[in-house]
Amino acid sequence: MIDKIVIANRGEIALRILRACRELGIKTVAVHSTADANLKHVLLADESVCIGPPASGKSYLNMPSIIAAAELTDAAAIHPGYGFLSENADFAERVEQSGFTFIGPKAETIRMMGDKVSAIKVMKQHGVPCVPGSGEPLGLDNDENLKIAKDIGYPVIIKASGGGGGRGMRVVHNPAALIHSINVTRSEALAAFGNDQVYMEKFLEKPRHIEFQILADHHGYVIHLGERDCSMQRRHQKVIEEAPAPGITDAQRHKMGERVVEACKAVGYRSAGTLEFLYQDGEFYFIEMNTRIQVEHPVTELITGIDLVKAQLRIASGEKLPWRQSDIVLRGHALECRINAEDAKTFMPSPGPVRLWHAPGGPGMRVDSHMYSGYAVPPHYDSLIAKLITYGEDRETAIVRMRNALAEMVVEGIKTNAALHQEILAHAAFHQGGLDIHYLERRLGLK
Ligand code: MV4
Repeated sequence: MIDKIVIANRGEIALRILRACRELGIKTVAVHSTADANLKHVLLADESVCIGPPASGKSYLNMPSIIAAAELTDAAAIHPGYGFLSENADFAERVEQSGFTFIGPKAETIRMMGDKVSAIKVMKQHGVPCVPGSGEPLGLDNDENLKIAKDIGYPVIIKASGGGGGRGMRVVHNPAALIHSINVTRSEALAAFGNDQVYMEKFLEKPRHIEFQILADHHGYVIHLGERDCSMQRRHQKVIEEAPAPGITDAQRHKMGERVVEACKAVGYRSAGTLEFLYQDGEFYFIEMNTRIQVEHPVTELITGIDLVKAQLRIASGEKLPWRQSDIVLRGHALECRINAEDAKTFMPSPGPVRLWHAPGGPGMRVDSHMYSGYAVPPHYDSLIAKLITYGEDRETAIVRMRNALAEMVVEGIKTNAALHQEILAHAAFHQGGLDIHYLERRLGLK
């Protein structure tokens, strides 16, 4: 087993990783910016190293500083968490070239999945259903592009191959708008990602966002842990996630699970990963693969009983997966509400000192948070301050536990979006389940 790791992240996920290390007897090194010296995981870590000023670009994105911290502390591996450098193939490569283990997939896999055209190509080749589309980067021949769009059928969506997560996309409703949209998406993509490749897909108007979790070891074993529904979102920021996805049958799960597992085996995937799908009219369409641990991983942990971060650490240490697919049993239902330091109505960030924090508790309640009374939320980073995760034998039990948890939670000194969650959970449409990705923005627009 790896004996010591650098946690190259901050906030709740850094604390989550530290807790997994404590269970496995792995020593921890926290790296932090000058704004984060009082983060809970920094105070708890075996060692800590300040890696730069508050701006992420000079600290949590500063590759030489992070690798130097690993050298200085004689750590064996680096866990990147989510965001920051977690899906940066160059970082993974530099970590490995410096003699450390990158806790995640191989750099070449991260690079392949970071390029959306190559990710789609490889998934399609190995039997994963994808959105009807160009399948290739668009060329510069306008007539050819008009023909591709005509064959797909309008509306179409133009996406940047270097984008993902909602960045660099444009919907096109008719041929008159196509060429201009391609050109604009292309130049925005070049400016944002240094890559002007774009591709085209059929635009799905009312899909759900459903993603499959997989685990893969270094010995060719791959399993899936079912799916999550992440459709409740605003401006590409997920608000509530749940597992399993309402209405997905065992047969559908089994079929998609088999396909994602075979494809991940074929590409030599390893560590934890997520395949994102759009789901509409009973069909799944692959759109992207995330090569990191995700914010919403706890809902999968609660319905499978598997600790995904511990699994990542064991896999990185070279252990074989201790589970076969038949060992994975989904039981009950889990929900996650992301609590942000922001105004529940305007969504404006609300950093500052937390005067008082009482976490909710009780049966079926998990809180992943780095908050403590007296902690000051810095203005420099994203506003996630806690994840409330509830479990129940069925979805209604998980929902009622979440409503009670939100009512029980006390955060004073800063604003939070708890009232937004309460409003969503009170609505009959949410209780029915299966809402599409535009539901929340539609509802917020009506008010
Ligand atoms: C789409 C789509 C409709 N049709 N692709 C946005 C984030 C990125 N991961 C892919 N996205 C979308 N791709 C086709 N062919 C609609 C979206 C989309 C979306 C997807 C998932 C979650 C939230 C979303 C919000 C707006 C648009």
